[in-house]
Amino acid sequence: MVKRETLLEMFYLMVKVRRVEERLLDIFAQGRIPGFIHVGIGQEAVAAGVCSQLEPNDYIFTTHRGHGQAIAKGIDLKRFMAEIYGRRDGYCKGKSGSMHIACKEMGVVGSNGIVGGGIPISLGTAFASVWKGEKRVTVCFFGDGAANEGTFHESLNLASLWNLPVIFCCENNGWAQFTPQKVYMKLENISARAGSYGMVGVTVDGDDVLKVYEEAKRAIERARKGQGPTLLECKTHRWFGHFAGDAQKYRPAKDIEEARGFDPIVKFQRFLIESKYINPEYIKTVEAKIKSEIDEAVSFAESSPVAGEEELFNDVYV
Ligand SMILES: Cc1ncc(C[n+]2csc(CCOP(=O)(O)OP(=O)(O)O)c2C)c(N)n1
Ligand SMILES: [Mg+2]
Repeated sequence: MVKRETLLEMFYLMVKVRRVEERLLDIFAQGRIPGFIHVGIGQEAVAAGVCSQLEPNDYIFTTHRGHGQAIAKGIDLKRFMAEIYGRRDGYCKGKSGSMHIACKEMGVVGSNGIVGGGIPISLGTAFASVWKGEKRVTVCFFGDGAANEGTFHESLNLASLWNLPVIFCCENNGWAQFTPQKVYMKLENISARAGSYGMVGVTVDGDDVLKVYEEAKRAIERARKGQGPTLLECKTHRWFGHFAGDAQKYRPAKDIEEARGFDPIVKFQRFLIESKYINPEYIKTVEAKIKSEIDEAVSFAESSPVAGEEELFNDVYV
């Protein structure tokens, strides 16, 4: 049985991630933020179900579609927004933008624009935890497309061999950029690949936060007890295009419409209301709180200056 406060926390996180990304799409369309953004609208249950049960000092690795996981891990929304705006008060002084946000204090080691690029690096924090005798776990998020990269295979093999405390969380939205899964992979369940590396592999309905929570809990416990890694595949749906502004001309309209039918927030909200955990009034309060948090974060970001030239060579490797 999941505690009431955990259920409410997951609901809050899912709504927060959705509303932040909706706002980002809006701001991006107005040309107020530089670079590219990729939203994970429709996929919020994965971030909330996994990150809501991590400790602040556990590590996560994310991808180009990584806003949700970082928010669910607990990063500060103001500094997150300032980063996306490319401003000095952002987590990386505006040098990373949306796609490479890192926040050391909250264990967000980094998002990564290189598909599959975070997977081998996640073995590093997992190995460090074992080496130092710490109980910290690492969760590495990546997409279905990344599961076809060589890094995925090499990393899963080594993590299993070394029994590392890492959860490989494959957020399978069925698309790698403009290509559907069945065009580039014969397998239906990516979790089937776990067996060939001698690790546990599970596939869950990634639009059902309770199912994600349950399987992630098992995987996290296994990792903390030193019982090795898990490949946790969460099947979910990408509502929007690959990047903000992508008109999805390659995708049948029916597919987009169907994706929206799997709305993880609607599903969870229905459960919470029917089980009498919340009522419509509660939802209004949550929405209002989130709106004011986002308004505040946007004002903070917009009033933060752009870092000066003196910052150009700081925090970079030479
Ligand atoms: C090594 C590498 N190859 C190709 C690309 C171009 N690219 C960017 S995102 C993407 C698809 C990734 O699909 P998936 O892993 O399923 O993540 P999703 O976008 O669905 O979240 C590709 C091919 C890249 N960034 N890096
Ligand atoms: Mg994908």
